[in-house]
Amino acid sequence: MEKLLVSVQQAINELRIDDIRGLVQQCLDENIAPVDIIEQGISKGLELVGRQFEDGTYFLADLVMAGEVVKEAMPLIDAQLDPGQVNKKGKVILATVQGDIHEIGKNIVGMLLSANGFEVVDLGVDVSPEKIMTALKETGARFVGLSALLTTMVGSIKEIVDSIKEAGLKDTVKVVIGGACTSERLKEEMGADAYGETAVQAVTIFNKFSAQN
Ligand code: B12
Repeated sequence: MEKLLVSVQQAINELRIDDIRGLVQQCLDENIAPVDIIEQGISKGLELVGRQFEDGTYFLADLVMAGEVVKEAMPLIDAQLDPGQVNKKGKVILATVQGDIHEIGKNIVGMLLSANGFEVVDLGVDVSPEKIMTALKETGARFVGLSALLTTMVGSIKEIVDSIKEAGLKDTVKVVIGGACTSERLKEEMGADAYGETAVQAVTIFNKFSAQN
């Protein structure tokens, strides 16, 4: 099993778009859990790509390609996730923050939340605080999940939290943050309600909030 997951990591790191579907299918055929494929195969592979970008071996075009390689494999995994008790636990507004177009982590979080009984309203990437406020009012959602990977763009998390306070929704709406540049400390600084390091943690956190209401 571990060998196959390492092959998935390598295919992503080496940008082998023609191989990725076959490898992910092999993992599924070997009964490797979709969540393990995501966390130990795909996410680890992208970490390796990120390192190559940092040390100057890879360029922006390679990052774009890595994104495409992952997108190629995701429908296979999505199809395997059990929809659970559909949409019973509440609506989650999900977005990547303004100025940031990274979407892979957000999409994984969305997939796992849907599979665990949440109704996900995915606003996409580069989403302004205004758009989030409009969606909150239109849907009546009580949960917001924000993904942020660019350190320069985290300020908009605070803008969103402040807008929620100004709208008098602070006590009803929970804001959860995640993504490579976020942390428990950032959560405190921005006034968010929780920080999740992984998509699996995102599910645990939203489950907890849903049970409290
Ligand atoms: C692929 C990639 C891209 C692709 C994105 C393709 C796509 N369709 O999404 C493209 C090419 C577009 C890109 C562009 C850029 N990128 Co880029 N990119 C990456 C890379 C290699 C992987 C990101 C990724 O998808 N990771 C895999 C996912 C699964 O991980 P994740 O997002 O962290 O999500 C997991 C958890 O964090 C969590 N999670 C995520 N969201 C949420 C939300 C909630 C609520 C919760 C609870 C949890 C949670 O769950 C997920 C699964 O467990 C990273 C390197 C890295 N190590 O992160 C750099 C990286 C993020 N990029 C970086 C940079 C600098 C850029 C550019 C500025 C480059 C440039 N010079 O133009 C641009 C920015 C464009 C923009 N305006 O956003 C830097 C950011 C540095 C920083 N801290 O600010 C990184 C870290 C690379 C590096 N080491 O320098 N990038």
